Amino acid sequence: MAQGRGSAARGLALGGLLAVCLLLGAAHIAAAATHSVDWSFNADGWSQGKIFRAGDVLVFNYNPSVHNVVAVDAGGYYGCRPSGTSYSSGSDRITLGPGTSYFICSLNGHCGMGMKMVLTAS
Ligand SMILES: [Cu+2]
Repeated sequence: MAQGRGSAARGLALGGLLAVCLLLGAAHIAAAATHSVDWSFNADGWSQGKIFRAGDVLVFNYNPSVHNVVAVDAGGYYGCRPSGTSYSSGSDRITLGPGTSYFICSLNGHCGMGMKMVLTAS
């Protein structure tokens, strides 16, 4: 009987460990969110007030025949210079790094018309 209780205790311990692992896994999944971006002229307004974390994924949705997405630095954002990686699928998935990220549309003068976005991930 003593041995029976021992293995029951081991079973409970393993069950507890498994539960902790599942909770940690769920917390990890919850930490990496996917944000669907309506990539348009008010994208900067869209990002304001939202919380982003490094590892979150932005999905930029737009018509690729008239827009694109270019990941730029601060100078590119403020000066509308497309100096970084450019995306043009119309459904681009971009994983956020820590700190501030800047995106512009480099087509048809759209950046100058406000098609740009800045956000900060913690
Ligand atoms: Cu555009």
